[in-house]
Amino acid sequence: MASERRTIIRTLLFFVAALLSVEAGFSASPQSSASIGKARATTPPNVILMMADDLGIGDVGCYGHSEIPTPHLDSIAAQGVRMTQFYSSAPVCTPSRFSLLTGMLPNRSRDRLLDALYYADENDLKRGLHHGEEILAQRLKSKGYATALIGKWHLGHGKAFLPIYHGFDYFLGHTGGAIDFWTHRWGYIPDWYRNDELIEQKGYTTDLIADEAVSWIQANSRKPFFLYIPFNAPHVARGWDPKKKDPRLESRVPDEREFVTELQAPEEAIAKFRWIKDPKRRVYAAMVSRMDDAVGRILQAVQQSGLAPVTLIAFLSDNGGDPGWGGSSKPFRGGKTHYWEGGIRVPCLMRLPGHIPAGSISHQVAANLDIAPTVATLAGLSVPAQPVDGVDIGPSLFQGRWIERELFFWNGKTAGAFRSGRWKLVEMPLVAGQPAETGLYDLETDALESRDFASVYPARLKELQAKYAQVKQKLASLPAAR
Ligand SMILES: [Ca+2]
Repeated sequence: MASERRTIIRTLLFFVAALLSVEAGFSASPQSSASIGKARATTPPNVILMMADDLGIGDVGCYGHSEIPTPHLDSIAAQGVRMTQFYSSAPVCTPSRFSLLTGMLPNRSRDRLLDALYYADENDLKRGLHHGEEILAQRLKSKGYATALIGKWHLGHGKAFLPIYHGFDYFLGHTGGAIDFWTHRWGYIPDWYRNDELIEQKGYTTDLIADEAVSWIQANSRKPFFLYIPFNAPHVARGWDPKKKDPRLESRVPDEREFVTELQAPEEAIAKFRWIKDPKRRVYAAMVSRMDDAVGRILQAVQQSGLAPVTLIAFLSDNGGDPGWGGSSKPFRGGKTHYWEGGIRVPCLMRLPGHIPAGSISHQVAANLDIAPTVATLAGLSVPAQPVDGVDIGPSLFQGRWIERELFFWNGKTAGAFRSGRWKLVEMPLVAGQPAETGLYDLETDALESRDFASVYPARLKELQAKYAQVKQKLASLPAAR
């Protein structure tokens, strides 16, 4: 009873905050902004941040793609906002996750986390997120939030880098880039943790993540919480044939081909897509569908706990789809690992009743870098001590105000991109294995990046090149950890 009463009081307080916020949409006076901040500070919402792994924008129903039904993801859009120009700061896992949680470009990370950490690489066992690189969980924890990570971490392998040392009260999941969905091992390495202990669980990873998230929500409904749910689906699995010897016993790093690399889903989920001829695509569709079911179960738990009015639900992907493993970023050019739109423009859906108008579509240019500052502001936190590349996009989401953004992407070598307004500079090899070339694309008239305007608008190209080079230079001069 007491917990129900507390939930009702929080709900009422939040509605008051929401009303103040709606009113502020019609009045831009500093006083009303301050009162929103104050109201939000006293009634911080819960935050459930869900993320898919390698889910392209071309495989989400509400983005206009019907092959794989995603009714639960679509429901977030129907009750909130669907963002059409939302980017990941990097087209692969680790740097994308660094940005999401810190609000910083991955180029700022102490260990220069610009590529996916690899569990078999001895050097990568010493690399990851370091103390002093503050993440959203730590910030929210300081504000009294309960925090949990259920799913994939990929910001450092093994015990030294576990999420429980970085502001998460609770962790269930894995640290490596890709695990077997049934054995929960990264290849031959056990990689399924509860807090700091390796555990054995039976079941399909996506289902285990949903089970745990539902229980955690039910057990933590009495105070504000931050629940980060990075699904490992629909990323390809990296398993190991149990009949084969563990290569660590022979002190050797196995060849890529020695792993069991395959898409994995329960048989009954695959059966729903038996009409898809391509076997990879069929299993991939089942993985996406199973993840959508998991999202549905999580949304239901929020609803049944009476928390829906006081909970920000966000769903995004860490990078674009991998066409080599069944994924699609259609209609955009390229996919995972590319700086074409298909690699970095990702699905992003958010729901916050009373703040985000239901069924809205936002063309605001934004990035995963913006999630931490936006959530921090909602929770009433001040600007952090560390540099932040993201911005609070609350005014755009809640009041429809356009925020001018320039977005920078760079892998630290010879590939990257720079977006300024409608224009995008892309530094990418046009043919795999060839040196990178620089092109200029007009996303307003040609979002598919089919025409290079570099020779048509040389002055514009020069302007973007200069800005891109300037940021590169600044980031390259930052001290690295080692
Ligand atoms: Ca990924």
